[in-house]
Amino acid sequence: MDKKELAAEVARLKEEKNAVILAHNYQIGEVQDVADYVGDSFGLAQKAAEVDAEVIIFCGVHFMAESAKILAPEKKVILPVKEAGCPLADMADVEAVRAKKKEHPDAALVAYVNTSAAVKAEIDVCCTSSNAVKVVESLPEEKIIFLPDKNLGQYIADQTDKEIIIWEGYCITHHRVDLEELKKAREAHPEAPIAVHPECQPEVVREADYVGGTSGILKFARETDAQSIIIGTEMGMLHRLKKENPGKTFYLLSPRLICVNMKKTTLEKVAESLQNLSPQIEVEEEIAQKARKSLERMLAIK
Ligand code: CIZ
Repeated sequence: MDKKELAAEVARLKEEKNAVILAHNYQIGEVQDVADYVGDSFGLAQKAAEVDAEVIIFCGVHFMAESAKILAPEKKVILPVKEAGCPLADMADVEAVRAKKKEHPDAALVAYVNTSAAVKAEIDVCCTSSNAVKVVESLPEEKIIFLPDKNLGQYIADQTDKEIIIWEGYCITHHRVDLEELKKAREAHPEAPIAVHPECQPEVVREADYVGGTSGILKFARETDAQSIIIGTEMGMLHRLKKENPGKTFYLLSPRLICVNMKKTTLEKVAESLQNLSPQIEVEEEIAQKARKSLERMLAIK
């Protein structure tokens, strides 16, 4: 089957199985193009809860599909590639989180959504890259343990007077980008503002013109008068940015901004997972209940 036939087969199977396809902004173009919704992990988890379908094909990585299952427990949530994980999420486990909590009993625990359901069950509230500062500011505690991304943690610490105890994790994709690359990109395209993800290293973040998660970067690209923009986040974003802004030019800040886990999902895998309705994501009920509270508490913060 060629790609066009495969996309048609995906559309047919979707109908037959009463499924919707949700794809993360970092997925490959051909997967984004067959999706019903493309967005960030939190937007997609909200969509999962809202949509009227029995089956969710979640094209992203494991923790994202888990969040979707937690917010939409009655639906079948399928992650087309079981091995699509998140090394950042794996950098915080339950034992270490409990130990940190014991060390700082007066601190609130805030976790980036890039964590397992089991870790979400241990914390006070979740956040995304776009609402992290707001979530921290909304808490009564003056001391915050932030996990698992140290770069996002430092970004928060730079924006708040609260004491932030920063976990030692990082996104292996965004952490690779260095200041030299940023300087070179600026020299090559002096007219283009630089928009980066807060998972990049602090020296990169501090030199950027805009800092935000994928939904923030999409908004910035849409609203800026600049006709060319340098993008400092995973390369999958270029597909959507170009599609939604046909008149603008986008440059990737570094060729190393590629997440191998996000690239595991192909159109063939999407078709296969729809056909077999597997691999399914399950979250143990007790963990799901506690993790749901952390996600819902974030949602309630205006
Ligand atoms: O939460 C997400 O979707 C991630 C991993 C990045 C972002 O900023 O959207």
